[in-house]
Amino acid sequence: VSTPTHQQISTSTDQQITDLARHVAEGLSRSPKTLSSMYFYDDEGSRLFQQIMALPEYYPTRTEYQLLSTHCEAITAALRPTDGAPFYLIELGAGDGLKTKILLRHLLAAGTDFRYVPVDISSAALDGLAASLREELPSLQVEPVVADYVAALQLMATKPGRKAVLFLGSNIGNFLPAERLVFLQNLAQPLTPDDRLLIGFDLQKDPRLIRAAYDDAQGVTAAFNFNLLTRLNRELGAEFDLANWQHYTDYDPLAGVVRSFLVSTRAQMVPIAALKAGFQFAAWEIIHTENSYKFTAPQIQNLATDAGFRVAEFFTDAQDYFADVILTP
Ligand code: AVJ
Repeated sequence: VSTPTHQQISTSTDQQITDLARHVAEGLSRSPKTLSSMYFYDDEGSRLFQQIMALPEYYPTRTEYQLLSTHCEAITAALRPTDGAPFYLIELGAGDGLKTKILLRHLLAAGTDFRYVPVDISSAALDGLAASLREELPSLQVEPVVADYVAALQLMATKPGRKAVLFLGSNIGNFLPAERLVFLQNLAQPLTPDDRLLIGFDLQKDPRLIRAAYDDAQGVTAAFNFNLLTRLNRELGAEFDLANWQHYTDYDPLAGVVRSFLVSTRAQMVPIAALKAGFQFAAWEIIHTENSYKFTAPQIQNLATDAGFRVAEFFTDAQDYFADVILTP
């Protein structure tokens, strides 16, 4: 067990539970019922997501790892200030940092002057990352921060000087199109034309391949989805009986999105103590728990332009499964 070394700039644990309670009260009162995929990532959810990344069906992580390895030289050159000025390398949703370590190793070997600021909502994931970096890259200067994206954007505005921001893994795919644009516009705010942004986008491809990545044979993705209900049981005193729920996911090639659901397999009423309320589910009613958008190159180009960025470089893997794109304000 490693000692926690991170800074916590998000709200207190009590406040977080209140925020979760408010979110659930609102989301389960809607039609269709909806919960944000942000709440997947408690410590257990982050651990399950690490298992997902190693699944044979889940191609994005492996592909982006390959891509970053292949284009490491060009990508680090594009991220680094050309005049050699020191900079902050800020990563949103750093997780276990497996892919980022490729870039970190390369930057250190080149004698680059930078500090790494990994940001994540899971303190366990972040402490694990910090411990592995102390071991593997002892000369790296690291400032881990536990925060959600909103708090991370506020933090960025307080960091003086040059910045390179990493947003890998197609995390951007979780936003709805309108939210995605606002998020990028907010991200552009604290950046100057000397700063860089690297975003990973999962590309549209064979729909069966995409679908399989979210419905693996071992059921790890199902467990990841169910963990949201386990979290509500624990943190809000909800009484979801997992035996009455199914994981269902499908890729819609028209909209370019994988949608994930929890399906109520019977009519049931679920009490939630913290909300002093019960929620009625009809047989086969769904809770929509995640969107994972897949992109085309023109969509990425338009998104960048609409948000006030210019596409400086566009890297893809040999199969065109994934893109890592360097943007500049
Ligand atoms: C972490 C958002 C990139 O959408 O592919 C994986 C999360 N959900 N399997 C994705 C996820 C189900 C993942 N991201």
